[in-house]
Amino acid sequence: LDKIIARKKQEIADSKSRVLLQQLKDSKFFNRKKLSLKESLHSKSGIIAEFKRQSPSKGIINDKVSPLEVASAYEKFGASAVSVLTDQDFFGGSFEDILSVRNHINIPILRKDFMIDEYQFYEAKSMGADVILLIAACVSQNQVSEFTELAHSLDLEVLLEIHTEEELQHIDKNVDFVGINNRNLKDFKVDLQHSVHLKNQLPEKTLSIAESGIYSEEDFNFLKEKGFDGFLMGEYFMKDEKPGNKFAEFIS
Ligand code: IGP
Repeated sequence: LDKIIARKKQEIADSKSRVLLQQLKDSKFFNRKKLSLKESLHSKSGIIAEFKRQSPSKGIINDKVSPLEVASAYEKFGASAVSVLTDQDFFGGSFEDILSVRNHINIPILRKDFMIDEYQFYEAKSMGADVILLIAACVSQNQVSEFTELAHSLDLEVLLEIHTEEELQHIDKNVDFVGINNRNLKDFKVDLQHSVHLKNQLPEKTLSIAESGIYSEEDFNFLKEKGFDGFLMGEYFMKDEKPGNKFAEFIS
């Protein structure tokens, strides 16, 4: 994670020198009204289905399919939202991945990246995202509230990801959803019981999302029974030749 953040800082500095804030503000999606995940979470499957080509823990997962074909299928078969990784160096994603689907789907898009600088929020808006991810392990408590305020001022919803008991302190009352990562970002171990334990300590009425490592119907049903409102799933679908079909099969 430290390595990713160090690299990310460099990437942001590069982007800032190439693309001025004003150019982001002038982009065609900047004043677009968001599609709300709060609204689609309970009206659809509750699944936030992810487009992910590769990851540091798994290497290449699928580099044969396009974001558009996958996102369209996710939408067609009932995903509440699509999550798209935009980190290039570690996840093989790009801004283009979101831009290429934005005009073609009508469900919320989560920009999945490591958000550590205000500039990235303007980027997210300019590429047509509706929701952004904040990772408690990457930001201070103060940043959680500042970034949440900024996101809301740009009409973006905020998913705050936590993984440890200490990170419960990072929860700001204004975040829209709290995601509990079943996977430890340091050693990549998945522990669903640990997530349920954390979920039980969330403030009342928090919308909760179970993230990562959901690899079977059993996992999904278990987490659903424990009261999670949403489920972020990537690899299980993406490792199939046709992620959209895998999603359709899972949902039925
Ligand atoms: C999806 P999985 O195990 O279903 O592919 O996980 C998603 O939760 C995962 O990609 C993720 C992630 C992150 C990636 C969760 N939090 C933070 C990068 C950064």
